[in-house]
Amino acid sequence: VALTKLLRKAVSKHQFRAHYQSKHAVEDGRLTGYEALIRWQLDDGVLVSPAQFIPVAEETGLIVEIGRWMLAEVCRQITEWRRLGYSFGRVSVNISGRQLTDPEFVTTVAEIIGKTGVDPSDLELEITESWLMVDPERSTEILRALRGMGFKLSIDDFGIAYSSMNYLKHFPVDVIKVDRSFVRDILTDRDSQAIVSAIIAMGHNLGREIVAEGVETRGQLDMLRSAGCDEAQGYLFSRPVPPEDVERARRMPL
Ligand code: G
Ligand code: G
Ligand code: MN
Ligand code: NA
Repeated sequence: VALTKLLRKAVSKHQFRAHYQSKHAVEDGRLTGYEALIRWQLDDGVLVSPAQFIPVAEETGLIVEIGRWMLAEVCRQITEWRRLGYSFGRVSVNISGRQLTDPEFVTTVAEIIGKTGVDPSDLELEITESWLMVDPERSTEILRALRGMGFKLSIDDFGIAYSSMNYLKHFPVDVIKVDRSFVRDILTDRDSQAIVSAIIAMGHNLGREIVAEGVETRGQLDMLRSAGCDEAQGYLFSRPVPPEDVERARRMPL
């Protein structure tokens, strides 16, 4: 309850920031883009983890406003990075299912794009598999509308929500992000390794790109390479960092 009150004020008090975690080609490690991750800093400097406040924001509906802020902030940042001549690939933003089912969502997104002049194909919207599966028919419609606007789309945390293969075929997404629980165990657990290999093979057959999340070791990366995974993200390359750190790195051409 206390958290909800603080959260209500946080948008107007400018307490949110976007941090960015790099994504890389598995083949040669080159930068392919970033995932934007929200951060909330209280007045006293304390950081509240999104793992704590996103669920509360979803329950209270505050995620609609917070998500709108986040998307606008990332678009602002992309415009600035373009102006400065940095190359940064595609930037992905997490969209909660609660935002997606907001009837105003598509309009809101169109407005932000119109105001900032960002090319939608510079952005990727990440939606968790579990949200897509709540109402797959409706999800498919919304995804189709967003994709029609030019956004790249990905299924986040894939593998833990038991989508049927049939839905995977119909969800109009470009990218599948393998949940980091499988990547964590990929060297020690045969089942995890089998699941990751199967997701990669199936995803490629359906024309999707595969991104592995939570890659922490060279060994995991090597295993993913031999399984044919396209991209990887994780502490092996970088933690999520503030935009200043991205800029330091991007002054060098890709
Ligand atoms: O670093 P990490 O602690 O950033 O994120 C924890 C969780 O919060 C992850 O599940 C992540 O997807 C989610 N998350 C981070 N940023 C956002 C955001 O901007 N919107 C939504 N809906 N979820 C986010
Ligand atoms: O749910 P989503 O995939 O959007 O979550 C991203 C979350 O994963 C963030 O909390 C981010 O900080 C975290 N994360 C990113 N890379 C790694 C990693 O290599 N290891 C672990 N344990 N967490 C990671
Ligand atoms: Mn994500
Ligand atoms: Na994820």
